[in-house]
Amino acid sequence: MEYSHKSIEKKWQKFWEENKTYKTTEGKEKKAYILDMFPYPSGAGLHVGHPKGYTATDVFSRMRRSQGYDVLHPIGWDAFGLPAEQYALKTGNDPREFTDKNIIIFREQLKKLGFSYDYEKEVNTSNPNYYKITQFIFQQLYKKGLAEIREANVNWCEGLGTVLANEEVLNINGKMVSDIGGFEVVKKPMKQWVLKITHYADRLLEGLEDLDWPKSVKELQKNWIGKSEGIVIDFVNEKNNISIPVFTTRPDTIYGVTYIVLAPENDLVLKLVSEEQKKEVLNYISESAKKTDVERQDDSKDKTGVFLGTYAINPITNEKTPIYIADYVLNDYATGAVMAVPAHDTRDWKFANSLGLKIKFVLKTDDMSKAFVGESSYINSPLLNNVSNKKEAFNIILKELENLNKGYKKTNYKLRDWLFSRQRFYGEPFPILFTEDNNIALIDEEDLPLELPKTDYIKPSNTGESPLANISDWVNTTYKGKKVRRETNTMPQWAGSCWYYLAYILTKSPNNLIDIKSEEAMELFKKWLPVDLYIGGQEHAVLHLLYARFWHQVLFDIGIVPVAEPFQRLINQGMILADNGEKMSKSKGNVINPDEIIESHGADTLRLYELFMGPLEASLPWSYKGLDGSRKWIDRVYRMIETFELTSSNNGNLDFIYNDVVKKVTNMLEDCKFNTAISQLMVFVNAVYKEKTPIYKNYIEKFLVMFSAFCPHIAEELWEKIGNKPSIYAQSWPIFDENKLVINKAVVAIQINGKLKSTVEVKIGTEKEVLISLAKKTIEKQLQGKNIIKEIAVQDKIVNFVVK
Ligand code: ANZ
Repeated sequence: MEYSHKSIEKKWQKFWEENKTYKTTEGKEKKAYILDMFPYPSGAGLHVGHPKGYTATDVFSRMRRSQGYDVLHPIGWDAFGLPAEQYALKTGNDPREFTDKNIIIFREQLKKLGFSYDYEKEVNTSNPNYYKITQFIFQQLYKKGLAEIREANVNWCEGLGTVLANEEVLNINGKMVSDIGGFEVVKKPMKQWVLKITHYADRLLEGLEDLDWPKSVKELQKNWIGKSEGIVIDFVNEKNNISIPVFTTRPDTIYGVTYIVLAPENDLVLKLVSEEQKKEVLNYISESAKKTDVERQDDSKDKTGVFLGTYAINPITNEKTPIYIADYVLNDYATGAVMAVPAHDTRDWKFANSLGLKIKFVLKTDDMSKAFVGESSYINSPLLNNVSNKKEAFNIILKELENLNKGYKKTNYKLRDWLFSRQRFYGEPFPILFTEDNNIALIDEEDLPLELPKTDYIKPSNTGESPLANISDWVNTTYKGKKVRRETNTMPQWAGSCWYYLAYILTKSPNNLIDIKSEEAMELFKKWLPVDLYIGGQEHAVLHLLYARFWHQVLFDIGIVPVAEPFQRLINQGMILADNGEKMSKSKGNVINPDEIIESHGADTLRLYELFMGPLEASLPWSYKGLDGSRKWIDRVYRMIETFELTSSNNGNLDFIYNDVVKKVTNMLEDCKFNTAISQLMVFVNAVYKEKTPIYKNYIEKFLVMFSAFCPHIAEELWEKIGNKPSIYAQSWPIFDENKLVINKAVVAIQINGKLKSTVEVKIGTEKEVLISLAKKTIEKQLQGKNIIKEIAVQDKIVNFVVK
């Protein structure tokens, strides 16, 4: 290896720290807020996957900074979390100490990678100064009626001893398991804080439109919100006139309804069931309670159900329709009842076939051996016989139902309110109190934060409550002279990450935040928001990004932030896989530690390699060969500076290539195409090596500025080596000269009797006469003794001599 990365990297890290090189500036006209998804400081330290996204934002930030922007590029810690809690429960130690230790390790590791973070802006979600504001925001949600305690059927995870949000539960082989740890999850009714994110469903959908986000992430959010426009139709029980509202998105298929299905838990079931069917029905209800939603909706399983022994009247056809219960209908979606059209819905088709029910086609199809779910012309549907499309048919049936007073338009959402309580110690305490008569009171803002109690031993409560429930003198206290009780649940880890991008803006020195509702805060928000570039993992596509957008929209509504959406541009970086393409994991023993790579190859090499291995968005396998290759190229750059003499006069030889590379690198970085931008830098270096010494210094300097975005340590070193004062970070980004990019040369073919003899390079537009005389000179020997009878010249293309 050509240079000692160890001493060089240490030297420049020290320089940057001492000179506060990366301090956020605020006086410029243009701004760029460039954000990483902040890490959870786990005990394992930084993973080799972290530097990929972090280097990408770092390169982008460095470019923006050199382009004359004020750049906000901060980092912090998503520091509340389960591992610290589990460690505390196991060892009896304080989770805060554990977290603080990990943060020190993480910060050291990041510093060793040479990122241009402004560490003065560091935040830690578990710091009381920080969660004071998390608690303040919760109070605003409460005041707006967006937070309440509700008895809810929650996802209870015995293994983790806590409730999980839907988003934290995975479906593995038809079973619900926790996202973290893979423990079994069951449904259980419990009193929980919920945040009414459903009130923002439409806003969360609409807001997506103008965001520069990956299509896939927008789709995931849209599907999660699951807006569905349909009609609630009243079917009426023939015996007792009880109305059975069903929700359908396909009222146009109403002539094909052959039965009605209720969810087993639907309140109407016991009112409707006949005496004869009661036993079987009750039996079925208790069986389906044992199943998870996931199992119930598993389309690979046979559909089951039981007849209620009664019928409903179809309001359009007046036909008698049998009523069933079946667990493929969910009680907490829409009305918990459906009109079944087996001919045109695959679930209904399966159910009708397993129970031998009638099937009636109302859309034309040649294949009646399965449900037809496409569009086609209507049949057996008197009101729709001449109708050509679904939308029109929808409206005709809607109108008819409205006239009959049997239906109305309704929009449903899959999105559920956000279960916001966790039975954990290590989270934000709720800033509320229960009074003696069990009312909820808010703790005054000036009494915030409500801190977690100091305790020397965190014990599991063993009752499903948080360990805080054990600390009775904290739970039972007095406030303003009244006896009160505290909430023992804490907030989920998502809370802190819902607003950390605002916290950086408010932070003057680590964890020292100004008041979020102050005028100064508003001015700063106006300056910095929205985040211009946000890079992080795809795993946060729904959870974090939806929650954060929701909080942000609420904060916008109450006038705390000046823009409606927090993250303008989003990119998901791909993963770094093990060399065999598997995911890196501790259990497989294939995890690569960035510290070791920094030691062996240097931080600059690691940075360059992770961005050069392929497009940022792609998940790609690690390769030591690739890593070595990156190092070799940095050595080549080092050698270039050592070998070539530099001069202040420009011979023009590198004009085209230099300007072309500057243009391409700049555009590619704008598009976050880091790997191809690096290739362009390589093209420039190759061109320099082909040149004879000396080389025009200005081009080399500007090359180093671009290079420094990727490899800041060695770039600083080389910048100094060629006689400049540090830091290269203060240099401006090169601007290319479009005039130098015009190709002004042409290669002209020289022929004798149409056969190519030679070529000559000329300036574009060279006169024909000049071309001919040049050509004559070039092939002088071959023309000797020949009789030229014709000279043909085409400007910029050919000269042909016809000879005898
Ligand atoms: C009749 C019909 C005919 C339907 C047809 C579909 C196709 P989305 O888009 O997800 O909202 N449905 C309604 N409530 C349900 C519940 N609680 N559990 C399970 N399924 C339910 O889907 C709406 C459709 O899902 C509704 O339209 C209803 O079936 C079913 F050819 O009604 B449809």
